[in-house]
Amino acid sequence: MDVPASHPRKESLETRHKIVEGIEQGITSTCGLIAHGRGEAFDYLIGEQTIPPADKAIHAAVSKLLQAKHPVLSVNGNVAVLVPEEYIALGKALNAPLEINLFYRTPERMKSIEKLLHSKGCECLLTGEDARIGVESERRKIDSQGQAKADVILVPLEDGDRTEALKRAGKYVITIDLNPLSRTARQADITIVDNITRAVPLMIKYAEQSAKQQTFNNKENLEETLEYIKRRLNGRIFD
Ligand code: PTJ
Repeated sequence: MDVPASHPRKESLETRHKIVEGIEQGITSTCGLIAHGRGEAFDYLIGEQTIPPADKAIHAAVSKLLQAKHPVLSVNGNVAVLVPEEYIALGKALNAPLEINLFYRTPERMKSIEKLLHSKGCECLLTGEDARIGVESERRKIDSQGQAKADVILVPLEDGDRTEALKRAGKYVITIDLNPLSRTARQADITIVDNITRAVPLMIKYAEQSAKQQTFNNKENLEETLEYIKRRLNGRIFD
């Protein structure tokens, strides 16, 4: 789907089209479209830019992932179509495997995502379901060599249940979620309130610079994000 170069919302429309094409290719779930729309709404509120609290969270996240013994990067149907190359590059930069974990898990979707990531050069992809975490959804199926033994897990565009279960299992959870009010955002150890399309390239950059350890408080960071949004809504920082 071509968007005219002159269209003022070209980038946003192209991103939206990636999700639509992902559905047509059996990669993204239909609900992934709804999740994307919710993300877009929150992206407007932060001005479709990486705001200072997100940058701080990205630094802290990369530092934690670099220090981890067994970091794992979780992939769902939205992540797979929005940032496939970047996510693979992040895995390489952090020496971390990617693991497919789907809410709407079907063998067909698993295969489509696996095929896509392999075609983009992913060499370290986990898809096993020989271990479990404490949720009832299909997300309970995890790989014994991945999330099951991971100490730090990146779970972008997530629903709250798995974050809660991973925390109960003693894992350190990092998320990327444009909604600072979501259950995932509130329960994760580090929440990056930014669009995954901006956050992952920055994560690669900071990983290559070996981001130093940061003191980080997720609750305070989310408060800062909400303050930022409030200031924007009050019209104080519009051009
Ligand atoms: O591929 P599956 O089967 O695992 O399904 C994945 C979805 C995304 C459908 C599933 O995880 C889901 O329903 O997620 P939620 O509960 O809608 O949460 C997704 C969160 O991601 C929401 O808070 C959105 O605001 C946020 N979000 C959506 N798009 C982006 C985003 N955050 C960062 N970048 C985005 N591009």
